Amino acid sequence: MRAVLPALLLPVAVGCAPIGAKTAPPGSKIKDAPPAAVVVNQVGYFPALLKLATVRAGGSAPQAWSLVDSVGHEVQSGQTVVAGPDTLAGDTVQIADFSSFDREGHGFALVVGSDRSYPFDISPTIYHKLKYDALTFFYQNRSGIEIAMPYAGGPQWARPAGHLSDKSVPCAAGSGCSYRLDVSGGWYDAGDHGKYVVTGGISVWTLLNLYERTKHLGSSLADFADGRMNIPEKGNDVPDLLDEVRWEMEFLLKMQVPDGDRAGMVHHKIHDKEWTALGLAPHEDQMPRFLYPPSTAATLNLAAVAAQAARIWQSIDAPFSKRCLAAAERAWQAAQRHPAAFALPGGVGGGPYEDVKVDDEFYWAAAELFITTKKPEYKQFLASSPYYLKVAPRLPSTEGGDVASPMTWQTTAALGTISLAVVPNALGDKEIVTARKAVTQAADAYLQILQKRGYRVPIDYGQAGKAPWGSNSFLLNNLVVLALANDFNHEQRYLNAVAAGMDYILGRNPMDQSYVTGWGARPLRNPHHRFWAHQVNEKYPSAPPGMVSGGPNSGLEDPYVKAALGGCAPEKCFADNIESWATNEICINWNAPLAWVLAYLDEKGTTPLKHDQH
Ligand code: 9MR
Repeated sequence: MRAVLPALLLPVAVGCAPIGAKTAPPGSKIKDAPPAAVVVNQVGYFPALLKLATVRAGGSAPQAWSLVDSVGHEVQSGQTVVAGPDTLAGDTVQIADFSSFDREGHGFALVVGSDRSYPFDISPTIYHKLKYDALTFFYQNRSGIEIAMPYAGGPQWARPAGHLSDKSVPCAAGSGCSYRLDVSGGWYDAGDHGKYVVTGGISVWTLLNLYERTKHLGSSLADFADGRMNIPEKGNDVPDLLDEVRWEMEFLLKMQVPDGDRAGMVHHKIHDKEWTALGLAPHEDQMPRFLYPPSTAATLNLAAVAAQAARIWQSIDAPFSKRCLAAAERAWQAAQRHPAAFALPGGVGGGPYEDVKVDDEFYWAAAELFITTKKPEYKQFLASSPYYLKVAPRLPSTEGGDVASPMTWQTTAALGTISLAVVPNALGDKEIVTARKAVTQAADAYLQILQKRGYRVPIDYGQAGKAPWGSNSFLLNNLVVLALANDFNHEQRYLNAVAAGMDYILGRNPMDQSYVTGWGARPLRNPHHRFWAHQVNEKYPSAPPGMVSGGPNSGLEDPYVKAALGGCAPEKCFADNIESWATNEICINWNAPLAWVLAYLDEKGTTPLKHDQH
């Protein structure tokens, strides 16, 4: 029965929080209301999936909760489950599970005693627009092309082409070469203007895997067809998602060493000589830029994604497909000749993206090359690799210890096994079943973690308990694995865990923070970015909607959080401030899994199932 809530239960301090899930554009002048004690996914929930709110309250007694609609009518009620202390979050929590409520609507809130959550929707289409916002990250960060209306999404984000001088970039001193290369185009990595092959590689892989997964296992490929994304290439008869990825792929191909004894290897990165200041549009950057030495890791990244691209473009653009395959095989052979050309830590003006262990990159590249070519030499290589058909559920953390996550720019073996599990290939049915089991086992590990975490989120940070740099992206990659486990097993507990993980990204977290710009009552506003630098200089715009922050990072490497956040619980080591490059940057290899997971959930949200045990 519907009951009107007593006035006492109505919001106490929602301040100037906007009503409705979608908020005003990001901007530093806007003051958000404080975090609530009841935290929810501020964008929304699916009618047919798990719906959890986390109540940040001590005490061992369950409490009554009320789900209220936009006019304060109670539409459902229940008792919380006491979940206890969550040390990674630094909160003692209870859980309100309102999954059985399956009616659609706007402006719901979850009320416990005198505490009230920020508003959220319940609808199968909560992520339909957001998934395109997440994908627009890549157009917005294109180098070497004017960012123009209507594709920019608003005139404030339009800007002249950046770094046209990348058409002729010299080798850095001491890098063992003396030529110049045209390495124009591609996507900027992050808040800086560097372009790095290893983040380019995993980002291209993730977006192409989104395409391949949707094609072979999904039902929403039409959402990425020509004309569906707001990019200049719409109308060219090629799926827009592929057009966007090709912008980066063309750049990666240009990073290959043309001739000489390192021919076929790939330069690790190109970036500014020194770090530039915030408040700088790409076309304003006057800093000299250099090519840094080729590395085995970068070479194998190109081998992997060019092989992946070759099979996808085969029926779309045969000459491009051929060019990609030739580059991939050339890179593979060059990596065999130079298996220990390591990118090392250190340097200025750009990220190091160091990697001194590349057997995982070898495995990944062999997997993509085998799927595309069926050649026995790649199959043999795969079969003798320690990573063969495995997905390790944990990887080393940048902050010490390990993190429950399968893949990063530095640890890439899982990418190979996932491709073998997703894309039809000549390995044999038994082997493909084994690959799928490996994905499922990793997903099972994340399900177990979700059950143990008070917040019900599928990630932990091992013995050391330290959130790594870009922790949100580690969680998003776990959601990719959970989503694939759902594809392979059709068990809704996996799908529910994907939804629960996305809840964390969009507000059901210890900061009551939507980590995505433009979405949620407390959206991300001030990511670290040289052009979206409104917070330091009003001449520049704030970030467009759909950009995910790297999020909590126990390392506190930047001076801003070092001064502000000493002693923080891992998932509270975060500041939504442009100065915090260690907790609040944006990055291509973070928005790529965001787009992947949103696209997945959007597909599933429109084919509703019943919720089950979680
Ligand atoms: O994401 C990278 C993280 O894994 C590393 O620990 C960190 C320090 O080397 O660098 C991160 O990458 C940054 C890169 O170095 C420069 N461009 C911005 C990237 C995101 O913060």
